[in-house]
Amino acid sequence: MEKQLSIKTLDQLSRDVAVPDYDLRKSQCGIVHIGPGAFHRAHQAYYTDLALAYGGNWRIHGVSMRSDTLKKALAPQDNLYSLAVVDNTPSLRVLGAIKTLSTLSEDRDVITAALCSPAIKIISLTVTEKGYCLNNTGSLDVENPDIQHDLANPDLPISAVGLIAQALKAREHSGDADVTIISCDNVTDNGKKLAKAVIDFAYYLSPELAKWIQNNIAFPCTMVDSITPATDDEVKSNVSANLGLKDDWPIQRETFTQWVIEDHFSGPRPPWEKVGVTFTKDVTFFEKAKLRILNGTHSTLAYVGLLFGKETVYDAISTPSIQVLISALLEREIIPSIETDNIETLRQYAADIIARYHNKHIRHMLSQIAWDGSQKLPFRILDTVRDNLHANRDINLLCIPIAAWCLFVSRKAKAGESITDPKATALIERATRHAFDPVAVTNDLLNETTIFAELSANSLFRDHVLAQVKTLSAWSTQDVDETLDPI
Ligand code: CS2
Repeated sequence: MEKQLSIKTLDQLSRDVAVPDYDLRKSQCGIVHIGPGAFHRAHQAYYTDLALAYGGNWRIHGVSMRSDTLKKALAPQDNLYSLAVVDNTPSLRVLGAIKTLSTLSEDRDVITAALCSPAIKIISLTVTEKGYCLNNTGSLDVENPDIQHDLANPDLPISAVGLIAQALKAREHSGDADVTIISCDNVTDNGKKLAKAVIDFAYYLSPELAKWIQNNIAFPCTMVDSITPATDDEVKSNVSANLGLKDDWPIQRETFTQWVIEDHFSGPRPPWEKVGVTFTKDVTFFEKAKLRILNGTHSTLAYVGLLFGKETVYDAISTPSIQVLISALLEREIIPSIETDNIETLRQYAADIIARYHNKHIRHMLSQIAWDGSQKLPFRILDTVRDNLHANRDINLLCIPIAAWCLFVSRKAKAGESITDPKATALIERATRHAFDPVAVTNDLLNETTIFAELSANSLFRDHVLAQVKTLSAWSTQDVDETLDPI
């Protein structure tokens, strides 16, 4: 049988593969990361792997909230895995930053002990938008079943918010405030939102705990960026072939990677600044630019592209009329929504992002980006709509991704297919009760105030979305490929 990647076999790797530059047998954990999915493994774990070369016990204890698949796959590999950079200049590197992997359902005691351990100085997380359990007024969503469970059973939490609150309660008792909580999700003001969720939750447990957290624990905001499609079988077999050893769960990403962190810590941290991480007083600009320009156009490509039979980001952006749409959306409605004194830099930033979409070595599935639309669209598109309405700017093109999302939900419901979204049941039900008529379904979906909030009652917004639904419904796949000027 082919030999597998592990600490023991590291010396048998192909020569051009980079390996950890620190002692894997000695260095200990200083970080607990909740949600060690592909993005974390390609991004924060990569930076931490590089920073470990400067010393310090900064390895990561990864905590999966539900699934034990990653833990099982990486156990025979001593949690080592490869990062394949897939671009014009490909490269391969084995990362060792993750020392331990645990799953909440199997290892609760180990996880609780780690979160409360004085050795752990950073608790970070990538739990996606829905993991923050906030409602559309920005407060903890006490209707959320996981939050209800955790408030009733604060010693047996099943949500990330409940888990962090439990750890901070123990730290309040032991007087150990030497820890920073870092959100790494694509959420506006991610640190502030996480703090709000945890402090609201803590308040239900005890107002003193809420106050202690507020006064002692830092929740810096961050901007994270690197396109990291899910690992498929092709990636697995290519990586294993290039490695010379079997790797059961490598990850892939593009060359570009960026991490900007608000310089606000309540304890020590790895020397991330030595390995390309930017520390700044205020990440608002970086965060807004990235969420609106990259994630906003990504979601537009996903819903418009899927509507017209495209599979990947590359397929969609290579379609002339879709490319025209994206450029116009950026230039007319997204870029003007971001305050800057250097518009040319922002335009260049957007052009660089479009160039990244043209990476033909990466198959980034639109269906993956289309997940969780109810959670993503508010940060990616609706906040921009709000700012434009407020400033009397156009919202016409911004209504295209919203219209395309309504048609996506409607078509999925008609085909009897499910969608990956925490609100899937309610959305499919809204589509079904109007017999999938695009205009009627859209009108009903726009009533979903948990997504659209006050925009549900905004007739200008509604009229634009409905008009775009009619336009999109009239297009054919051939139009998009050949003749259409969508704007
Ligand atoms: C994507 C992001 O899946 C998605 O919704 O838009 O994950 C995107 O690839 C990253 O934010 C890039 O940094």
